[in-house]
Amino acid sequence: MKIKQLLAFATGLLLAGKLLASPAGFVRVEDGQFTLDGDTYRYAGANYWHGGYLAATDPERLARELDLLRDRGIVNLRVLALSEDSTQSRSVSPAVIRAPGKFDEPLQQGLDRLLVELRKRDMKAVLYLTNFWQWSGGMTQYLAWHTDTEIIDPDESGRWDAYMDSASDFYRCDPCQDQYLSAVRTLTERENTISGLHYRDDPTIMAWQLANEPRPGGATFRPQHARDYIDWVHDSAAAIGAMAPKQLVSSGSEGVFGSQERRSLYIRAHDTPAIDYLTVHLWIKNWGWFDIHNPEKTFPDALEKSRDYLQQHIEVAGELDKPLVLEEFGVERDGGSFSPQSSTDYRDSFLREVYGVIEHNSRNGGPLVGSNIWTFGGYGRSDSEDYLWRPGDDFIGDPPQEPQGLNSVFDTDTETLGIIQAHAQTLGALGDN
Ligand code: IFL
Repeated sequence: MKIKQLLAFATGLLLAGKLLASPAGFVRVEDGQFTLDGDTYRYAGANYWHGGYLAATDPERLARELDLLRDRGIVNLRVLALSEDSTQSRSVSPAVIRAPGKFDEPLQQGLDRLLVELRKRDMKAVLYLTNFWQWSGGMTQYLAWHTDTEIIDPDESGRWDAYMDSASDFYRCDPCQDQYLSAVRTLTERENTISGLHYRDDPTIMAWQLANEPRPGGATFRPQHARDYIDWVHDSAAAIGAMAPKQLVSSGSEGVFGSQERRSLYIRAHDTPAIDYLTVHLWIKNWGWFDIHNPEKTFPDALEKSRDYLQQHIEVAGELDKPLVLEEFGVERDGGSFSPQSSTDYRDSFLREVYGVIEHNSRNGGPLVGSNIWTFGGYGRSDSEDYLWRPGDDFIGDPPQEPQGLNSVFDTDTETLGIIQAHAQTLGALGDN
């Protein structure tokens, strides 16, 4: 079926499907809150983009890490489900999609295993389905497969703005959309080789997410490109919702910052019944609010901006009557060190602050009810002198385009893990609204 037909069909099916689908064990959205089997569902989670990769390559480490996470009350993981094989210099290899229509079965079986191990521990996953960024192939790789668009390698060229503009051509590329939706369909229909469950029937999957940090383009606002982006969010969310009506759908957006700093654009993109809940990311270093080399001066202001940013998204979620998840936030280790032995005082203070906002909001029945810290490195370690990731190295949560150890929380970060655990316990004690 071609994309336009599929989308028309999907939009019709979506609402009917969602209305019929309410089986046990699936996270649902009711009255602007998540529920799970009749109870309010709130969570402390983590990013674990490499969960499927780890399951495929080191299942023993995976099991130990999931035990550790579960012990600390971290019960929701945000995981990359589809990567695309790319020649970009800092892209992960191998990739789940080797070429159009060709999947890497061992990596897919890794995802099967991850889901089974999560289910054993009563944990949930949010699966994202491509990437706006280059580190897993992503939208630019779809363009490389189907168009003559110049492929910009931002890590080689430093041309980040041009990269973002060109990546957004994905929303205007029909053959890219056909392949993307067909890959998603393959995944939703996949029969787990261990559990025998089809992915679309697996309650371990809380949500499908369109992409990691999809943006409308680079810094320059172009009205038509904004409309293309909004249409893409609406149409692909509807199509995916129809493929997997028992599970939720979210966008993966960073929020207003990733919407060319336009609140109205963020609202319009998410103002559709096809999007079940809102996402927001918070990056105080990347957005120039915090400098780890000048922390005393920049940290207080970064905290204030963070509170304002979260408040802004809480208001939008209230307007749209949808739950809100802070699904990426993190800070470097003190002094900008990548060593697991170094201290994390600023990171820990930041977490306490952010968790305080979530607890306050949840306690008062507000929409901000879940979070996923970026990122969990567990028992992995980098032994590369330049901290660059190379195929075969441990996965430690930091993606291949960033220094390994930048934002990872290791098993030895007991203070940080204790803060997350205390937060999970506070949420757990809140009870139903
Ligand atoms: O690692 C980055 C990741 O690509 C992302 N957002 C920001 C992270 C930290 O820079 O999705």
